[in-house]
Amino acid sequence: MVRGRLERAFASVQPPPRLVDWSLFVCVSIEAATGLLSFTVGTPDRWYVFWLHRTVGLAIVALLAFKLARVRHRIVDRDRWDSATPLSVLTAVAALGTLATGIAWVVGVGSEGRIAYWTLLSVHVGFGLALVPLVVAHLATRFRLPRQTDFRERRTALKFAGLFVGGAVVYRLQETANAVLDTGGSDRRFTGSRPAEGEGNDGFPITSWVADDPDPIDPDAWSLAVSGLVESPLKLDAVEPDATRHALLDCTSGWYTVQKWQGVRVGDLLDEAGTLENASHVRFVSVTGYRWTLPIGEARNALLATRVGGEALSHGHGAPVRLVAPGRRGFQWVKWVVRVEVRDRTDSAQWLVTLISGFDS
Ligand SMILES: Nc1nc2c(c(=O)[nH]1)N[C@H]1C(S)=C(S)[C@@H](COP(=O)(O)O)O[C@H]1N2
Ligand SMILES: [Mo]
Repeated sequence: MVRGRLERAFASVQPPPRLVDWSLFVCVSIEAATGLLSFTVGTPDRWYVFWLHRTVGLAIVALLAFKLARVRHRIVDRDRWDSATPLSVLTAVAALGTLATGIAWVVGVGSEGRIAYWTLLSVHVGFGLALVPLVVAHLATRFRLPRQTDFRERRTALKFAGLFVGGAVVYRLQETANAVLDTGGSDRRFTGSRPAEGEGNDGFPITSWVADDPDPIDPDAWSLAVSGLVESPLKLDAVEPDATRHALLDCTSGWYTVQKWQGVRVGDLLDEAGTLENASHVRFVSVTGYRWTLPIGEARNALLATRVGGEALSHGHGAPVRLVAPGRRGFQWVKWVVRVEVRDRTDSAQWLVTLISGFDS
């Protein structure tokens, strides 16, 4: 009785199956795009990237529920497996893993929000990256284009509107509930990152990409080159910290810290070297090859820091000198800087270089 009523209620809110599949594909694409894009957002003016990611994510929860309810017999019943079923199951597992870790991260489950070494957010990113090719392959084996009849009903549009409004409302309620229950999900930035409390080197985690792990740098053997589109290239054996900046480092693995950084203004170095007319960008290169490029105006305002929280920068945090780029996400704050290159263009290869940096050494 109850079950029959539930099933009827479910059927009445369920969009046509082909549209569910198609919407899942569109939503997963939006999630991949906004998820990757969110890595470049460091200032609140682009908050909507995160908002969209969360709202569409919650819509996927509903769409996936419809979908799994529809195909469950094909999965549970081993006799109905075909050659494409294992891929479908794998896709479902990746989708559920992505959603579960994403939701757990937002809600603030677990005191540290970590699974072993990784933050839940990093695991979420891992699942998400695995999901994209799986969905594409799954589509290739199962996809049927939506038909015109799928769109004909006005109620279908309403169901979809309901899905997304529902997603936004649930997200808003969750924020309120988090604040009231104080789950640890409430003190985060708009990026979802949580505070690392403490001052100086021990106040925040050391975070490096994959294989970027150089030996400690001997300050006597170290030098900083300022080169490229400059009148007179510089080679500095040491930098004297004469500028201070309180800046927020927000890592894409989900933590942030506000520290007092001391070092030299990049603008001062550039003035000393004298930039040429076509200089428009500045590239910061690590001893490991890891690098990032900023537009010159922004770069001038950045700091090459030797100190944090009143202490000399530790090796793990990038000694002798690391970039402090206010408003940028943590991965752009290059550590162990050895070269400052003035250029006339940005550097699109940097995306790849940061990922593979360290593997070649
Ligand atoms: N050379 C180099 N710089 C790097 C990284 C790296 O792997 N190699 N990791 C980046 C990342 S992902 C972050 S969040 C910050 C972290 O700085 P921290 O280790 O001092 O906390 O450094 C950035 N700078
Ligand atoms: Mo990071």
